[in-house]
Amino acid sequence: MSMFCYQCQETAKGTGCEIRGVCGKNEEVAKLQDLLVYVTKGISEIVVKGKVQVEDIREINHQVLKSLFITITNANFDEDGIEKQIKLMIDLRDQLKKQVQGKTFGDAANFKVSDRSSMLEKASKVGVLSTENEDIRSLREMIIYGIKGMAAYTHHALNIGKENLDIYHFIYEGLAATLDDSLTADDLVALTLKTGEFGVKAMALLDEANTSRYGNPEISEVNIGVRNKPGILISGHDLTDLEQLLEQTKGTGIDVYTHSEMLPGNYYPVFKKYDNFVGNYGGSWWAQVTEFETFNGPILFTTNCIVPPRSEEVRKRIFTSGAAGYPGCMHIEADDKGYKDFSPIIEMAKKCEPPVEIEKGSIIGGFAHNQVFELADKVVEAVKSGAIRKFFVMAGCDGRMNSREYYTNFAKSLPKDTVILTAGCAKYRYNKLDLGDIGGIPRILDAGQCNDSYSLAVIALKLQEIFGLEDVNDLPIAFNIAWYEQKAVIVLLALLYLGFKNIHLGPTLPGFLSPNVAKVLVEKFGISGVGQVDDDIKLFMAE
Ligand code: SF4
Ligand code: SF3
Repeated sequence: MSMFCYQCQETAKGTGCEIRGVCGKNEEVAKLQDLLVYVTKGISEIVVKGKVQVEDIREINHQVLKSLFITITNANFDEDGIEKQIKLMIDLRDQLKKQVQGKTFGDAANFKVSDRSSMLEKASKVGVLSTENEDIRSLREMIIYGIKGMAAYTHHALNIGKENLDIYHFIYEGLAATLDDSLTADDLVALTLKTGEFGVKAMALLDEANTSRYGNPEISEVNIGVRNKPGILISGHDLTDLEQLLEQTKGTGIDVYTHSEMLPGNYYPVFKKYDNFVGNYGGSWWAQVTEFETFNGPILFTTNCIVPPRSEEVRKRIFTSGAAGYPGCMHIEADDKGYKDFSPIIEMAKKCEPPVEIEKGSIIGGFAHNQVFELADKVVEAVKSGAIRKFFVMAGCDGRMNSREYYTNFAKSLPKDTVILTAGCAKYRYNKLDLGDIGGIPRILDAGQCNDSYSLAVIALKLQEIFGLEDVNDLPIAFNIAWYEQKAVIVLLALLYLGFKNIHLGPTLPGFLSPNVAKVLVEKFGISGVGQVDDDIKLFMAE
């Protein structure tokens, strides 16, 4: 076995990628990512044992977020960039260690590597399988994946200038715990729930950051056709990159289109003032293999999900920023004030053909908590009158597997008196269907990006309050969540922490759940998988 990774839903055979990632990650990238995670664990051990105050190590806090984000599925495939980040983290680790006197630390806080080959050798000994007991391994990894998702959301908030030091504190506590052999499975189950608690804080922080800077998302009709000018396509989740790109393209004659998880950028009032902001191009992340060919212009990846481009022509048009990276693609770094110079992208766009139209029309979104609260009277009335019988939270991720057709068929087959609440790229499986409305309330309410699943939880908790229910699970809300990468893991853990039960997770249960850990999730939280659409709908409607 040359590598081992089972962090995402598409992991080989549902158990683990061992030769090459289904995502395209090669052995070297996989190992370097393992080592990068390992050094963040070492730093965490020093912070926890050395009782270091997180407010005193700002640079380390920020680099830990970035390092974890780099290791999220489809974010970064760039060996050289990851090697550079490992070296930086080892330097920061060693400086930190010097400040802590009289403590001894384990290998993660002490190991040394000199070059790429020593890094790869070290990585082979510290990856996922270095934990022998499969239940402890399963719990440790679930915590790490949740923390990766949390780090991604915290990193976005940080780019807007918002931080919550408690989150850093927890990240160190959680990562250090994954090195601690004295912890039992019960201790780690408790820590998994605590990860969910901090996931809620991270999503709340990002929600606050986004809405305070860009306004509350509002109901918006987003154009999915094209204009006849050259365009730049912006993908991923980072709204500060969208903001800077729109500012820098203003008046240049270059249009800007969102892609995949950047679609909700169209829902924020602040971005509507740019007349070169045209709308959204294409579907969810995996469709990029054909859509980037027809887009014709440059593409900026601000985060995941990158699919390795299949032609040199497309690769030349891809740029990355932040935690994203791909070998041979230009990476645009922020300066020390956070400014990113996107002029190479704009210059390239000027020489490109306009995008080819692949669809026409528009889609509607922007139903985050503030907007839904404005409609609260209407929604409550519809529930009371029986016009809305049930809400289905179908947030999460999309993926390549054909089995995800399940979600399209599920949405199509739902009774007409039900409403879908969604967030994340999972929406692309059904957001272009015409499901109509219930008394003016569209049957698909898209809150935004995957982190905006927080909005859906806030909406549910508000409804619980309005209806005076003791238990949020007494609401007519069912959860049929699609997962793919580690941000979905933190969303799930956050929902569990908030008390939501009987969540269905698909299209398959995570490969990183050992049979015993899966059993705990089933018994304690009623987690289950998905089956056949018709059977599932009957089950959900009866629940
Ligand atoms: Fe495999 Fe997913 Fe890991 Fe990629 S991220 S190597 S597809 S488990
Ligand atoms: Fe999608 Fe990659 Fe997860 Fe943010 S873009 S939800 S998969």
